[in-house]
Amino acid sequence: RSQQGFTVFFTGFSGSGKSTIANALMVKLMEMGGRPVTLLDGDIVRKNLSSELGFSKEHRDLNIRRIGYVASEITKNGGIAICAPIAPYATTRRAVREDIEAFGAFIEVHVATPIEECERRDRKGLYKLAREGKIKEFTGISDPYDVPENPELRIETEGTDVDNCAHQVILKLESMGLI
Ligand code: GGZ
Repeated sequence: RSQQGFTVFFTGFSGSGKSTIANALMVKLMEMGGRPVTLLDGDIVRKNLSSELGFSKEHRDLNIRRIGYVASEITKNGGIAICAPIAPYATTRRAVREDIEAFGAFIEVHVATPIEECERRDRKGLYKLAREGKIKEFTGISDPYDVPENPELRIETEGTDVDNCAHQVILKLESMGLI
């Protein structure tokens, strides 16, 4: 049944490449035509849907549950949702998976860029601020990240370009009979 809705849920550190890969995946899926594709990117959701939230466990969980709810509605209606938050807690990712699997498929993609590499790149200068203690509860520095144990796909980004990373997701979706 190729008309089933599904959610691709990226998880990984800040600066791991989630947003970039998610955007490239969105373009590829849109080019294929057919179902509408909705991107729920971490910082866009934070601006529009979760602007009052911070980064405590409680607030992160609330943020992820909101993303999961929107993705489940899209999935229910036969669409494609692409989510790209950090989503550091395994139990919360599990809860979102269960919500979505009631309506369609859930594909967890771990963008497995090591924290050392994210910090070395430090595209937005946030790791420096976290090291200086100017940003508290920073994932991977002063806050936890539960490494996904059984994701549908794990992407090692080092030495792999964005197009190749997005293509790995496409191949997984094809092998699952979703596209
Ligand atoms: C982690 C933080 C923090 C803290 C601000 N910890 O690279 P970015 O900037 O654009 O991605 C990060 C984003 C994380 O928001 P999420 O909604 O994805 O997080 S969660 O899933 O845990 O709810 C980073 C920025 O916000 N940022 N403070 N303390 N990332």
